[in-house]
Amino acid sequence: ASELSMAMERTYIMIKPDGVQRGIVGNIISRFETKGYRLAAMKTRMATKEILDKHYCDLVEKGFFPKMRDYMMSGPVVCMIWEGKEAVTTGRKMLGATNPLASEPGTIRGDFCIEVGRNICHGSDSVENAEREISLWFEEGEVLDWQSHSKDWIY
Ligand code: RTP
Repeated sequence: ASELSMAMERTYIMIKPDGVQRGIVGNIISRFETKGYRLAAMKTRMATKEILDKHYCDLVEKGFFPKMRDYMMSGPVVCMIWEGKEAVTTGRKMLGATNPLASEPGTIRGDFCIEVGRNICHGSDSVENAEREISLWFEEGEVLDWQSHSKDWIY
C-alpha cells in the first residue's frame, strides 16, 4: 500500500440539532471539503434514544446524560463520514475542545458556540470509535468507496 492509502482514515462527524437549526451545516461541510477531505456519506435523520445510548455508551451513567439525550433528539442531525489522511485526529482539531469556551478561535466550536451542552458537532475520538459509530449510524450501501474513484487532485 502507498503512504497515502496507509494514512487513510474515516471519521464520523455529526452536526447536532443546534448546528442544524442555526444554519451552520453548510459552513461545517465547507470546512471539511476545503481542508481536503472527501465526503463518503451524508444524511439527515432524527436520533433515537436507542441509537444515542449506543453512540454515547461511555456517558449513559453521567448525570447530564438524560438532558443531553433530549437535546440530541430535539431536531434533525446531519450524519457524515469524512475520509482522508488522519481524518480522525484532524477532525477533532477542526471541531475544537468539548467545552466551546476552551475551544480556540478558528475551530468550529471556537467560532460558533459558548455552551458545552450546545456544542454543535460531534467527531469520533479514535479510529476504533469511528468504525463503531459509522456502523451504528450508516447502512453499508449508504457509504461510498471514493478510493476506487480517486483523482490525482484529491489527496
Ligand atoms: P462529542 O462526543 O459530542 O464529540 O464530544 P466530545 O468527545 O468532545 O466530549 P465527550 O466528553 O465525549 O462528551 C460528549 C458530549 O456530551 C456533552 N456534555 N455535556 N457537563 C455537561 O453538561 C456535558 N459534558 C459533556 C457535550 O455535548 C459533549 O459534546
